Amino acid sequence: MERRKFIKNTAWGTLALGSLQACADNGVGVPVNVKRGANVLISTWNHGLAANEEAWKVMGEGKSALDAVEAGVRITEADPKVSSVGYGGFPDRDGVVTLDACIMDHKSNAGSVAFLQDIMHPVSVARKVMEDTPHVMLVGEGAREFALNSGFEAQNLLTPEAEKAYKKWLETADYKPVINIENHDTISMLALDAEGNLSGACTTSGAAWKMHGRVGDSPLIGAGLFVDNEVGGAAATGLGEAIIKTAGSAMVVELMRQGKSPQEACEEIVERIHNIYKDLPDLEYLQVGFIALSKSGETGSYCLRPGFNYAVCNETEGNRLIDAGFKMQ
Ligand code: SD4
Repeated sequence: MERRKFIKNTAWGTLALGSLQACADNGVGVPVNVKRGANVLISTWNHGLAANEEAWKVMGEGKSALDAVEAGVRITEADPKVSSVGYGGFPDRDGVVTLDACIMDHKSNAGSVAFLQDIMHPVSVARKVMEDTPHVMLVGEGAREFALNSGFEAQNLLTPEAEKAYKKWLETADYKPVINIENHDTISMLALDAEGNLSGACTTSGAAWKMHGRVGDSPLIGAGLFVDNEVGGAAATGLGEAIIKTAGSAMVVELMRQGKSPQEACEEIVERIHNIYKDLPDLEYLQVGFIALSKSGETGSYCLRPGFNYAVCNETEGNRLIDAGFKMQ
């Protein structure tokens, strides 16, 4: 969206503008500095732009960061053209679309679903798990049953396009999780609202052609997403196995707690993952990317290889796509 129009479209945008600090020029990987009290969104990949737009609208209505992240990523979940999230997501090697998602709020409440089938909005089921059950995580058939009992409708999530891609893959049935090329890109979103509260959400169909039953980092609190309202939030995309093994998002937040900026924290976790994988053959197809948002509204992002981008939205600069800095070619 064009910046002026974007600001005009938000009821409170003009008011908020007056109270903001100037933002740093945001080139590749350079953090944005916004005074506390301003709304800020950061989302993974280019589908983050549309997700941010919706989330921004929701925060403009005075709703919370939690409402914003849920509403934002639902846009991506419902988009049949996004072959890596929700409806239209590529299936596993058995031809079944299975979804992973989680959500976390500023009070450290968390909800999650994994290996969920037939439900278009796993993030909303995750929120229900958070709000309506004593648990954090439901998986598989139990998660599906819970969703149906909570009023969600079952539907076929395998679009004709995804089925066609699956049939093509079946011709060789050769599995190598080549991130960015397979185009299995999770949407993760972090939001800071006008109250100074942070929330995050993460939702994905996971690695295309994965083993039936495989769960990645995305629904795991601390791996795909972590929010600590005293410090900041972080979220991940890329090869889930590498992110799980390093407790990726929780580690980014902990590094921020120890004084690192969101940018420095993202760089350090990518460095650690690189050190683990650098002598392994898996490095060949490894990609990981992180986004982070501090309590003061500063953003950061970093990835292993070029190709990862993310969308940042704030009052002064609107909604923009930024190429993340990277460690290696
Ligand atoms: C997973 N992290 O299931 C997800 C996939 C992803 O960019 O984010 N790809 O491993």
